[in-house]
Amino acid sequence: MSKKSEEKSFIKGLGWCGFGVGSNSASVDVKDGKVIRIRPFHFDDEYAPEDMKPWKIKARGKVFEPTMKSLLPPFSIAYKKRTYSPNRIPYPLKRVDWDPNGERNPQNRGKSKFVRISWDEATDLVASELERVQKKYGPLSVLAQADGHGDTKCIHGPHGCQTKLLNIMGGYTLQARNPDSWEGWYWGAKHVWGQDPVGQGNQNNLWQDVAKNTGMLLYWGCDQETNTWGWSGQQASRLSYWFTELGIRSIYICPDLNYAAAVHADKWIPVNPNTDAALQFAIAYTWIKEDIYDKEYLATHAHGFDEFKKYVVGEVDGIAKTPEWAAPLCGVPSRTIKALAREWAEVATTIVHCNGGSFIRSTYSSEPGRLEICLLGMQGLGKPGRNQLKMIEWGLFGMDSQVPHPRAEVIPNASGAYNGMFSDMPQQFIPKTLIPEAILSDTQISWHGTTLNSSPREDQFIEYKYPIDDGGTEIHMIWTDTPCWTTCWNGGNKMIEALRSPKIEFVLAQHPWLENDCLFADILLPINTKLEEEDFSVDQFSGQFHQVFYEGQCMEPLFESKSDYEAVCEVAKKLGLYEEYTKGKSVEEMIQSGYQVCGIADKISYEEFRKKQYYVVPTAEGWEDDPAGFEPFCQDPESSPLQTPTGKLEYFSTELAEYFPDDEERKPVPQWIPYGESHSESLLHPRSEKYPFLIVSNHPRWRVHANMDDFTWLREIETCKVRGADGYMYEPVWINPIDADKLGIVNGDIVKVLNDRGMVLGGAYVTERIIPGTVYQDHGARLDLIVPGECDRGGANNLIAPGQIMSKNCAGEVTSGYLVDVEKADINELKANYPEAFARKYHKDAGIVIDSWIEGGV
Ligand SMILES: Nc1nc2c(c(=O)[nH]1)N[C@H]1C(S)=C(S)[C@@H](COP(=O)(O)OP(=O)(O)OC[C@H]3O[C@@H](n4cnc5c(=O)[nH]c(N)nc54)[C@H](O)[C@@H]3O)O[C@H]1N2
Ligand SMILES: Nc1nc2c(c(=O)[nH]1)N[C@H]1C(S)=C(S)[C@@H](COP(=O)(O)OP(=O)(O)OC[C@H]3O[C@@H](n4cnc5c(=O)[nH]c(N)nc54)[C@H](O)[C@@H]3O)O[C@H]1N2
Ligand SMILES: [Mo]
Repeated sequence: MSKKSEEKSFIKGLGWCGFGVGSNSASVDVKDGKVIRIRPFHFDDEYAPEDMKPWKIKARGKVFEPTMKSLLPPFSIAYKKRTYSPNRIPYPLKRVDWDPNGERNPQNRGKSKFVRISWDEATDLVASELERVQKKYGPLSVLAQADGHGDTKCIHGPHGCQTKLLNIMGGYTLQARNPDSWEGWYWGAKHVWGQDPVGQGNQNNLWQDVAKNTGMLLYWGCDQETNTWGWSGQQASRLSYWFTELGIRSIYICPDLNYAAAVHADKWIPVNPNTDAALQFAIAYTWIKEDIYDKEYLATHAHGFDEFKKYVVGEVDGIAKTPEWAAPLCGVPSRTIKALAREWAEVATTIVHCNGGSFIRSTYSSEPGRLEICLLGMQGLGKPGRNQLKMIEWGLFGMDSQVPHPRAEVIPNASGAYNGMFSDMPQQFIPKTLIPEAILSDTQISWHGTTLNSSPREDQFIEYKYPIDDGGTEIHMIWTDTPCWTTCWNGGNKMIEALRSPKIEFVLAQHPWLENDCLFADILLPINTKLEEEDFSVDQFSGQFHQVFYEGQCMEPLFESKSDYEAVCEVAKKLGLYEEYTKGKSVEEMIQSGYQVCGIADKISYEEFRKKQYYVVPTAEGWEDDPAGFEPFCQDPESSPLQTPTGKLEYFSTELAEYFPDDEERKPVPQWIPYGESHSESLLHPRSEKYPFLIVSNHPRWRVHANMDDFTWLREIETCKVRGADGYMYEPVWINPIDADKLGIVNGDIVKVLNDRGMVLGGAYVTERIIPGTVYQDHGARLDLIVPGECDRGGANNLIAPGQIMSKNCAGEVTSGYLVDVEKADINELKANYPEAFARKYHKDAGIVIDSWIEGGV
């Protein structure tokens, strides 16, 4: 008689920051070995609310406090669709025409199919290739792409497991992750207000400060209804409603009426993409001209304000940065600029961001990044209600914010690394933004800074090279566990060229899903999702409670998949390095170490932790009295100086003047730079005659970057995918009716988005939620290549983003706010020209499926 099926429930910290940090707690219900549902978790299941000491913010007669259940984003609730995705790599695969003993056919990467092999064969091949390449060229010839967001796994990955093995084997070359989220803050704002190690401002106790003191919130390139879904859950949504209830005005400055603006905005001020600097200068000009800025504050808190003022009023270049000057550049009428400037000077104003919006990742982003700090300083940064508030990553990296409201009693610190936070930097590295150039170049390349966001400001002045002078070597093998470069970074088509270079003899990818850069691999190892593994994780971002979880294994791994860690273990075995790699530790022992290092060992015994499966960190006493944001600096800049060389807000950067005196693209004083030596991506540049639109490429509302583009439940939503006349689900391209009319485009049409770097297709979403002259398509769509390196059906617009770094001395990415043209596509013509690509099998909802890539199908 069969056993009666029983439901079991597990706790998982679901989120996408990776490395076991940043998750939101979920209950996972399992029946007969299958995950049947994922639902919010109730904090008070095992703990009495009194023990958790929930925080409470009281302001203007109202109260804000955490809910007793987790505020899961839709991605978490739907996550079983990712585990059971039809695109899972089922077993190890080898590219059909890659023969390590004969022809390697690098030119066919992205074109040729794969064939099934066993784990034994795959790991034999990997081990012998590793040994061969290292022997022939030296250990540094292996590039590890080991950063990236992803499943919040801790012990099992999701990234970097291979680096430990490569270290044992003598070293490797690291793909150093550029500051991505924070380019403009990192390369710009840091030179005004210090703020090491990460990009943005001090967040301590700001929720309370805003609730009590702020009159106006400027959501400047901020969509907290979308961007918190990837990281923190729904707390920001509640908070935004509460701020409105308190009578605080909410102004949204962005080219698109984004999802938060649509529900929270008292006013939407549309701005042309990446022209914020013009608007910012005009605000500064209005304040100076009308004498409505905080001169007393600047006298004691600023360095070099006079130099800045000279530039603003036109004493340097003869151009006064008036609202009338700015209006045609940024698209905001001069009267609106003046009204905004005056209101800002009158009421306590805080600027709100998630991470800054995509103008912080565009050409010359250092300028709007640092201008924002200049503006905040002119109205007394750190005075009550005047700060910069973040809506995500609350408590990230032990910034003194921990959580903006309650200071946690203990700071969980999961074991494992975070991208951009390497503790043992290898000898040779290449900034992620420069990988294609490094591979394609025949000569040594150089840049400034390690580009890791954990590096201090001074590191930006150091010159680095690839290959290094002393014992350097070019890379000849790539081992990636983050195969989405092409749809996530700058100049993806150039990366495709690099991936097909004959210099690269072997590409190894380990990944759960067959997509994006996996198509360019020679060997693919199948990886599982966190529901299939036993692990440990920490929630630091939800803005509810800090939590530590023991995560039970919900189900058996699907097909032949293994975790990232186990996959590397299999390779280590073949190399005879298994014991050394695992240090003889079992997963159980590693979970125990995680418990030990995360700071809860004196709060709860290991046995109890395992029994309850989670620990909620109680809110610390006295958090309400902690100073808010820049309050200490504001009150006494001498005893609480900034981390800049002068300890003050540097309107004139002393170090940029010293180290880069000739850099026209990042001068000591912020500038308006529409185009320059490095870039021509501006409507003011003649190139715009051919490519008359600016494209905005936000973080995807219905994905987290490259993750989850095949969630069938979400793809039904009209802003998630547009079903074309051919039945294919295209990535939406928002276009204003005025532009659509001119181009003869109607809602639902298949359109081409193109420039001199290539073309991607999309589905027209005709809407007034985007300004004329600008089109918007989210980033991270799955590649569905028509011609590798040229055109793509999936809508992965990073393929046509500029390949160059942000500016001469800033090795950041440019992934939004660049020139494109838009045309209505003739699908019959495309089908006739590219029969193979258009004949690929696709799931009616989940998009392109892997059957088309595996010889004989799955
Ligand atoms: N156009 C445009 N581009 C941008 C930006 C933008 O604003 N606009 N923003 C930039 C920013 S801020 C960021 S952070 C980056 C994000 O870029 P990434 O961090 O590179 O992107 P992700 O898709 O989150 O994750 C990387 C890869 O890890 C995989 N992965 C997930 N879980 C696991 C796992 O457990 N094991 C393995 N082996 N792999 C796993 C994912 O499927 C994906 O292929 O994009 C940048 N690119
Ligand atoms: N759903 C979801 N959530 C995520 C992520 C995800 O991929 N998906 N990624 C996570 C990561 S790694 C990060 S770094 C954060 C990113 O957080 P952010 O940097 O805040 O997010 P973005 O989507 O780049 O941009 C936010 C808003 O900026 C506006 N904007 C775009 N261009 C411009 C411009 O030129 N000027 C102005 N003023 N506004 C502009 C748009 O309205 C857009 O909605 O989100 C995190 N959360
Ligand atoms: Mo990011």
